[in-house]
Amino acid sequence: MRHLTVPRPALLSLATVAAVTLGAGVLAPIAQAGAPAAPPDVNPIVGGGQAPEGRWPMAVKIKMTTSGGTFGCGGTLISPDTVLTAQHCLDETPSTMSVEALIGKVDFTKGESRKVVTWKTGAGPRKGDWAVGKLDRPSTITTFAPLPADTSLDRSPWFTAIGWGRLTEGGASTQYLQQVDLPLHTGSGCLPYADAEICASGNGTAGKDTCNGDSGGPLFAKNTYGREVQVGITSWGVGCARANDAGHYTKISAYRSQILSAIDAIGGTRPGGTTPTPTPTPTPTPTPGSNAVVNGGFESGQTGWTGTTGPITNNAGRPAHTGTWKLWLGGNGTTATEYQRQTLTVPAGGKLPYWVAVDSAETSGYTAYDKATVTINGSAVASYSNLTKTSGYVQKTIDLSSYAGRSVTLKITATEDSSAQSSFVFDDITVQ
Ligand SMILES: [Ca+2]
Ligand SMILES: [Ca+2]
Repeated sequence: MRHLTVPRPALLSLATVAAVTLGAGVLAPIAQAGAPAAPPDVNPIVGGGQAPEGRWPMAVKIKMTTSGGTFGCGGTLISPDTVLTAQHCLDETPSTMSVEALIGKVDFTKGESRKVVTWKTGAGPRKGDWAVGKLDRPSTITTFAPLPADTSLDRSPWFTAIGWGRLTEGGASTQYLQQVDLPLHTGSGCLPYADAEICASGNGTAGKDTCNGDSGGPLFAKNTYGREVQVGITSWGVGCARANDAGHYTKISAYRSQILSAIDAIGGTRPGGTTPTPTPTPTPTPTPGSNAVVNGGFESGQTGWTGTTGPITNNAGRPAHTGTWKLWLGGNGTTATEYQRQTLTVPAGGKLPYWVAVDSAETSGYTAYDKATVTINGSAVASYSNLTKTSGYVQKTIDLSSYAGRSVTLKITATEDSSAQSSFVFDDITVQ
């Protein structure tokens, strides 16, 4: 496995065929007796680079402590209280292994710490190398790795893998998250496992791969909207970054229903489920019948709204504030303008409360590359950008008293530049 955790019997059996598990590479010696010497390689993850802070908020470093020591794997946050990793990382029981999740930071030692209190796994490498773990309390992070709805991305030409694993075969792992783009493997070596695995790289060129300690981490593919979907889980490989040996990744689409059932079994939240609010926020006193916005929670899809195709969505890539549907503007990472609008009559109360969450892969501290505005009759009443990221949903209330009794058009628009996504997610929009 791309990831050798503890040299356990199951892993040693793989070692006999010179396979190296990539899983927990922090302290574990790689059981690769008889394996040929690794080619020299000085590049990170192998062959990638350090990830920008904030690029992968759903990245999770998994630390497993057993009587044999502490070992590391990768993983992802797939809902507020559930992480996804590899079976061979969590192949002991909670009674013999304690597991910590460090979430969301390039330097994993600065990540948000949670205890993984219970977990459930698939059958293991080559036949279900997946595991889901339940956190002791929900993360405050609200960007999750979306799981694929179908098999359409399994043979993408390019993937992106991330991890804190070894920078070279047999080398040291890293404290800082690495990312690498990997091509689909084009050889026949993966055919025996094609039902269970996606294979990447190893197309005759050495140098780019995942490696020990990356196990359990994600393999992403971009969908047609440019959004990254987690199609794989780093599982195993023969050595790392060798010219003709692919990296093997658990094919999530093949195990999706098992994974969802396992999440239910451990009491976790399924991807796309309701997000608990990290800190209790007083709910505005409902005033039945007074909300002038039709379908302000978006649970009825496009009903009441007019605009560009796509932003009103139940895509699990971003949580809703309530329910599963929300207005997700942006998130493309390519040049785009998206909007939705609705004409309504402002009641006497003259208030526009709504919930908004802003996240961005932009790292600039001073340039607003991607922007969103809320307008009333074309006048901006609120503006957001990659400079105004939020930690999850925040509530904002706009004073519309000067429009009381009038018919107005409420419009929310977002524009993105050509790279680095920003997402502006709105939900529970009311005019009272
Ligand atoms: Ca909603
Ligand atoms: Ca951008």
